[in-house]
Amino acid sequence: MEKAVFAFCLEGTPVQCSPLGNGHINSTYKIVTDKGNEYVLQRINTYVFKNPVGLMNNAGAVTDYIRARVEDPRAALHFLTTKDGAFCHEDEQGEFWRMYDFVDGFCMDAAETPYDFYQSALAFGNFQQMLSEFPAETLVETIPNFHNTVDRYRQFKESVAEDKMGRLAGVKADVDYLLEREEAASRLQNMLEAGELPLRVTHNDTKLNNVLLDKETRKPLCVLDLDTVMPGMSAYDFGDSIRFGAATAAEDEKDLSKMEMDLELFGACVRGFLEAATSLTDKEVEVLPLGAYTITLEQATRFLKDYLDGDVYFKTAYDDHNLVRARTQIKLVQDMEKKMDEMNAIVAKVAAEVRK
Ligand code: GN1
Ligand code: MG
Repeated sequence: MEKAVFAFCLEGTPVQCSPLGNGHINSTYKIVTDKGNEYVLQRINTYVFKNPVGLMNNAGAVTDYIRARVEDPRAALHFLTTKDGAFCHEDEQGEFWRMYDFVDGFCMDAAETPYDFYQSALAFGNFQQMLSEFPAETLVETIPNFHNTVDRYRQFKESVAEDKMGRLAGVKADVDYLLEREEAASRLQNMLEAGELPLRVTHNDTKLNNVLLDKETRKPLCVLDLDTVMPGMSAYDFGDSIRFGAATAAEDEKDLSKMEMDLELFGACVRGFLEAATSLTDKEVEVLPLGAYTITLEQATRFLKDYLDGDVYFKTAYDDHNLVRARTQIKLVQDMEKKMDEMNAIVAKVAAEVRK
């Protein structure tokens, strides 16, 4: 790690390094130098991201693009380059590292108020809006078919058939529940392929804790975790915000009775997203609730697949962590099914107010 730090052009000599954040994929550290400069160092998980150089070129290009158009330099992360002028450093073990300026803010794992959640929706809506003219064809797909739910189901069924760890017998009901919903989960992808929905430059990992907020104003500074910025569907960016942020319990809550989707938070998110992402088509707006539903099903299949595969993708803290996560997602899907009419009505009402 020390060598990685020294590969980048920083000011001062690094004197301190401590773990930072709680992402499921990369490892993150804060670096402080003798001059008081603060940086974030991250090791890119190359099991997940097979093309770290392409990924960092995406992230560098998108953040440079935003920084050139917005006054506040904190509106997008600032990635440092290495002494060789690259956005990432490959060490002797073949590990890839990146570094960016630390910005003093905070992230929330759960919204304390609907206003907080509204703010985060503005941040993700703005991000998409700012990139609405960005040349999407210059971006690499950092994970092919990342939010192609049809393909996620294909992969899920492969893991079910393989049952590598012999865990299938204990999760039959969960597997059946998800398989029964395959047709519904395929609708958005089919609409995309039929040309009914556009492909945009999207963030693709719009969890509330990927928004960095100003400590004083509690307003968003920028969005974090740009590993999956690539062409995608607006409904999924909105949907993943709902899946994580409008949920009444954590992604790994064991007491399923605590897991629901909060309609007030849902409404706050719709408002923020629609106020900021003004270039959405009417069809894109109409399918927002379906986006939330689909991405939650997708996430359930991803967690359950990883459980069946022996926990190789998501970081886990205990044996059946991925199963616990899959079940919270299934509970959320159940609740969304009950509330679908209300979700649709909220979108229609807010859209009528916001989109003039
Ligand atoms: C991962 O990196 P992190 O923890 O923000 C995952 C997301 C999942 C999320 C579930 C590259 O996000 O897709 O929705 O966990 N990122 C990747 O919490 O797979
Ligand atoms: Mg991520």
